Amino acid sequence: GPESGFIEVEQKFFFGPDTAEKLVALGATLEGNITFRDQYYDVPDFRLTLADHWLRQREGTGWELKCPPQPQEGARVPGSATDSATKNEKPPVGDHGDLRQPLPPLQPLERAGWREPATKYLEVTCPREIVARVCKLMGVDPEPSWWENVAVATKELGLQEFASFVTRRRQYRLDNLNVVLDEADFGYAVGEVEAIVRKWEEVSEALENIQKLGYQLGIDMRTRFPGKMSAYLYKFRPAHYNLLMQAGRLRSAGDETDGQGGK
Ligand code: V4E
Repeated sequence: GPESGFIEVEQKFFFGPDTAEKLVALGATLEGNITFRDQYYDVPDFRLTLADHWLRQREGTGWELKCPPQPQEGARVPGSATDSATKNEKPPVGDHGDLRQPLPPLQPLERAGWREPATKYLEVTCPREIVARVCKLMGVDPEPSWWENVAVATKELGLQEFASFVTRRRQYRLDNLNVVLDEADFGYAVGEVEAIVRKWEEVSEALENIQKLGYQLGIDMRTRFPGKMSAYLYKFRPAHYNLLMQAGRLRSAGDETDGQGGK
């Protein structure tokens, strides 16, 4: 993809009613303010989501499948505990010196509260590709009428909607940070700040920038906060939530957040 060789450093956070205002006061520019409904689908035995495949229809965007990259799809830096933090890099070849540099020790990242980097996902939007991947997981041969029509395939495969919610999303840019404020219609709001860097040596600086922004906004940027899906399933689909937690596919949305950094 276009982001080959880039490293995403990101942190979710809880925000308050004054956070948007404070961001603007700090010089952030509003780059998007959109509202959309997401509908997520799975089979009754939750085979797709247990395999970390998230099929959704997003209003205004269409069908998308978020899934882990296959090894040949390149999202790993070999031999590193931090390899899941990377997105779409190609294996180091030719002259691309950046990825050949020795990786920094994990210790500083741990101290910075970035103990376990976020898993990155492919976002597949090509209908054929979506149908192929879903059918493979289901162990079914796709019918010709399914190839260009995810809706038909979804119906005939017996997939059912398991989550549907509306998100109001505001996107800000502040220096090298992208900040997203999401408010879901089921009473959950979560922000995400993201820095994209080119080299491993730049990760700790990005983390410092993220922590600094948290300080300026008066916001906790160290706790690992659950995403919208965790919160949704915890509230509305506890059986599905519990299965996914057992499979390690979700961040805890209960009273305790897991994976605390720092200390
Ligand atoms: C992949 C995934 C889910 C699907 C929803 O993805 P998410 O990025 O949480 O939603 P959203 O609306 O912000 O999507 P965007 O607009 O950015 O495409 S629900 C749970 N997962 C798994 C998962 C995971 N295990 N860990 C992390 C850090 N994220 C997601």
